[in-house]
Amino acid sequence: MTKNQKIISAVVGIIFIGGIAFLSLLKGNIPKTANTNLALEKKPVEVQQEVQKGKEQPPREVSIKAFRFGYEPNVINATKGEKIKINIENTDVLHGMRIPDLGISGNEVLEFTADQVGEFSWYCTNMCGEGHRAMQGKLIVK
Ligand SMILES: [Cu+2]
Repeated sequence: MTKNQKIISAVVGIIFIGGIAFLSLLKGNIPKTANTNLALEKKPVEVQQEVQKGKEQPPREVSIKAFRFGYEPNVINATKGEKIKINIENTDVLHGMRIPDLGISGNEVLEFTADQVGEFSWYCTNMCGEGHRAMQGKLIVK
């Protein structure tokens, strides 16, 4: 080997090693790029879940007329896990509804989740006259 040939092979060697080092740096960056993409893909899923949660939230609204001395309708059918909002329309005096087995009561609105299967009687909340004790209805959860 001449002196020039040695210099050339040294330069070629440096370029070769430099190239490998450069390529491995690029490789090191690839997973980072992939992670960024994953993070971008995650967001829409989270947003979707929030939208679904939002959709689940509004309860089923049931309107019930309360009068001396009864309710119309006096039976509510529900599915276990269902959220229910009962709007009580007191047509003469203040009645309301209480469901002692579920520990809930209200004069105008009753909002709850029907999380127990069974039949639950409800009664009038406010003393409204002679027939007060006869005022009742039934929530049936299946
Ligand atoms: Cu009453």
